[in-house]
Amino acid sequence: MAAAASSSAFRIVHAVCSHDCPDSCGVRVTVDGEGRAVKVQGDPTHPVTQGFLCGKVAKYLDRVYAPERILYPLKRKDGVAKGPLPRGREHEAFERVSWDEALDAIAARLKATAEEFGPESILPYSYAGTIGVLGYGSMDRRFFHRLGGSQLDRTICAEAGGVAWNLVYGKKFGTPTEDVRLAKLIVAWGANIHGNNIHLWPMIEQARRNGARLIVIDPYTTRTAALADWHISIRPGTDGALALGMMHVILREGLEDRAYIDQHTHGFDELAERVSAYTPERVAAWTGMTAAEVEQLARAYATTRPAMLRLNYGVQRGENGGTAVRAIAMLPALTGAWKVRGGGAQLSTSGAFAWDKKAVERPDLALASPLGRLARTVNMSQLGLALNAEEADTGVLSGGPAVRALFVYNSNPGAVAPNHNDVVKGLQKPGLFTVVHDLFFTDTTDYADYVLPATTFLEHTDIQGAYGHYFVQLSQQAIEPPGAARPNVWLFGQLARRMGFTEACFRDTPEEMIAQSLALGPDGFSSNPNMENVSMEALKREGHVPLAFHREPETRPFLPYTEGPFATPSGKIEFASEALAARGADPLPGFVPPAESRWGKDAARFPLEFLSRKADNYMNTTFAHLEGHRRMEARTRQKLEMHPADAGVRGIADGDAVRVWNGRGALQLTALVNGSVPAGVVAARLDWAKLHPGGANVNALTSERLTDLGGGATFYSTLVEVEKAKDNDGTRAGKTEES
Ligand SMILES: Nc1nc2c(c(=O)[nH]1)N[C@H]1C(S)=C(S)[C@@H](COP(=O)(O)OP(=O)(O)OC[C@H]3O[C@@H](n4cnc5c(=O)[nH]c(N)nc54)[C@H](O)[C@@H]3O)O[C@H]1N2
Ligand SMILES: Nc1nc2c(c(=O)[nH]1)N[C@H]1C(S)=C(S)[C@@H](COP(=O)(O)OP(=O)(O)OC[C@H]3O[C@@H](n4cnc5c(=O)[nH]c(N)nc54)[C@H](O)[C@@H]3O)O[C@H]1N2
Ligand code: SF4
Ligand SMILES: [Mo]
Repeated sequence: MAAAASSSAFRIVHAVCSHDCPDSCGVRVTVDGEGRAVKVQGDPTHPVTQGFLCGKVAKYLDRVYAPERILYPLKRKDGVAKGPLPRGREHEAFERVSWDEALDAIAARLKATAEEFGPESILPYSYAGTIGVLGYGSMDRRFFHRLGGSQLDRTICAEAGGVAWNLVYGKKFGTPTEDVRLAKLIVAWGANIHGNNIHLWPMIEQARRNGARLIVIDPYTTRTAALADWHISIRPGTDGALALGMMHVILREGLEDRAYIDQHTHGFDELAERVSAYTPERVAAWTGMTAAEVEQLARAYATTRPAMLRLNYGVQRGENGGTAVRAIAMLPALTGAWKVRGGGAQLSTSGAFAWDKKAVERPDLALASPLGRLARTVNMSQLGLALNAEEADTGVLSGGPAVRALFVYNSNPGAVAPNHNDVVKGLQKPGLFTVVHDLFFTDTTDYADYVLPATTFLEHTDIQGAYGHYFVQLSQQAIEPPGAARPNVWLFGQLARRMGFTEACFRDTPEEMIAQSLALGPDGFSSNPNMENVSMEALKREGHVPLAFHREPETRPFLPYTEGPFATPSGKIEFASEALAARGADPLPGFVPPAESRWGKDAARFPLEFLSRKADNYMNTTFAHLEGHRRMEARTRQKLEMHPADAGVRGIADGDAVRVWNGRGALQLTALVNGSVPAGVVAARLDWAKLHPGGANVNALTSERLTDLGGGATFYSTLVEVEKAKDNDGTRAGKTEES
């Protein structure tokens, strides 16, 4: 070995994990004298990161330096049909081209498409490959506004819950994560904390050392549920009923906080009348709990202080998930739990980060587009419908042109979008022009005309907030991008020039855009709400800077929703919503079981409720192709978790290959007959479709039906049937593509 570089040749760069995770960890990247990242570590000075990274990002250099990274722009070879390409040999379908050639060709095609079919026939498709402010949505938004491309309604993750929360509170604030350690009761409601939000766990542990109880409400026995004092294995899609039943008990027993209700809320009398019908007995029949358990939960919640709800995203992925989140969100307003530090609730803290979005995204550029207005909006949770819809479809296409060009970045819709078979059919539509900007060949690049190489968060600069804490962080570029990989901002700036867009904003540098997002004033400090203490100097020096209200957490703790007025129409926390009533909707929360559930009409044919959950060791489908991450996920990877009773009546034993199907599709998995799901419920995890034996993943079974609020995807309202696979050799579906 060559002599080790002297330690002075190493430098440490502060970056931020930009994956779609509430924790937004501060990351210290050690870079050697040759400019190579040799180590990533959690920032020990960050109060939420606390010096550690999750298992997936602790192995991040496996991703950064993966031999299969896409390093150059690629163009589909003439005559090679779109469709799944053999894993590891995807590059054979493409030829390497220069950036100039790729950008010129893409610009020419987009221009021609816009002229012939109207610019709205061009659909951007992006989600949260990166949640950095610039990487998530900045130059790309400018580009598509100026072009007149369709707008994308980014509903696939958090919209149902977000809309629900805002109906009640106006803005998304929540209990500070660090304060959870003060709670005496923590309810994790549809929240997989060990899998998806690991930096909350040390806070919960600390609270428990001080006597707190942890209750988990989740049909599935997550690791968090297994470690809880009480795990309520609720039936999928019945949380709304439970919340209403809890309110019933709280009011019946006089456990509400009248002073808080009088001062801060709107619509209490109507709510009280509504919940009178939700007796513990009725609620028990829906949820699978006993009436006594409903009462016990309500009393524990209302009489323990501080009581904290970690209301995460599981609940809102069902058909009635919006209303369910809305009802749950009302609980701390009924009991005044917000008043005590460590109490309250957290769904998302994102509402606290008031970036100057107008400056970053420039929606005004739409006026300069050929449309002269903002373009129509297409719901991303219905990509299959959108791609397959005919010209002037009045549903998903709002009467506009059919989709002729699709520009994918920050997303892998070939795997993550519901109704996979419909999506794939759409991606193969003759004449559709598809560009994908990603770091790896994915389920989606198999359908691309052009594949462009993107960067990891080590390779570009960005600024980031969080949806699980209150720190603004600067993510500094640590290393040079490999090959010709380029960040999103660069790509859309270059394309804009090729399209002939002359506005100066298309030449902004990332540093200028960061300054714009912060609305930096002449004194160097941000003029955004809650950011008056944030400056570039502070960010460079500290890496993370707390939002202004969170600067002195010990002496001036932040207690959300204790001082009105709030950002709702009434200025109060809304139990009843006139805004909903004006739209002809029920102003109060009520419970309607999902159509696709055990109460639905298809339950006779498809009697099992299917949870298409996330993998604990991937990030949606990111990391799913990396050997080391797949090994960590091996126990549940491509398994169908079943209750022994459901397996037994179907003659299925643990380890059997099974076929899972419904009216939309089928997939092959291996039965894992364990105690992780209750009878009547089965579960499997999200993975790349092309890494499954039959080329279909869990989304072959999910539907494009939307949630009751927010137009979100309904991944957790899915009915299926299961049978032992005909060619059952017990290993096929489990051990597949790997050696
Ligand atoms: N390791 C890892 N971390 C991640 C991700 C990942 O894929 N892997 N994804 C990231 C993203 S994009 C997000 S949005 C967050 C989401 O993180 P979470 O908010 O935790 O959301 P989910 O994992 O969708 O669902 C949480 C739990 O809800 C349960 N659940 C399903 N249906 C119901 C129901 O009807 N009622 C109740 N009470 N529970 C139900 C599921 O079994 C699951 O355990 O995690 C982020 N972090
Ligand atoms: N069945 C089922 N389906 C689901 C879910 C579920 O729980 N069950 N979860 C849903 C949820 S909550 C979400 S948020 C969505 C997530 O959907 P996506 O946001 O599409 O998530 P990923 O699968 O992680 O794909 C992100 C892609 O972006 C790429 N990428 C990363 N960084 C960059 C970058 O800087 N630039 C570019 N151009 N690309 C980059 C990654 O390599 C990766 O291929 O999936 C949804 N789909
Ligand atoms: S994925 Fe989440 S927990 Fe893991 S390093 Fe990134 S922000 Fe932290
Ligand atoms: Mo998500």
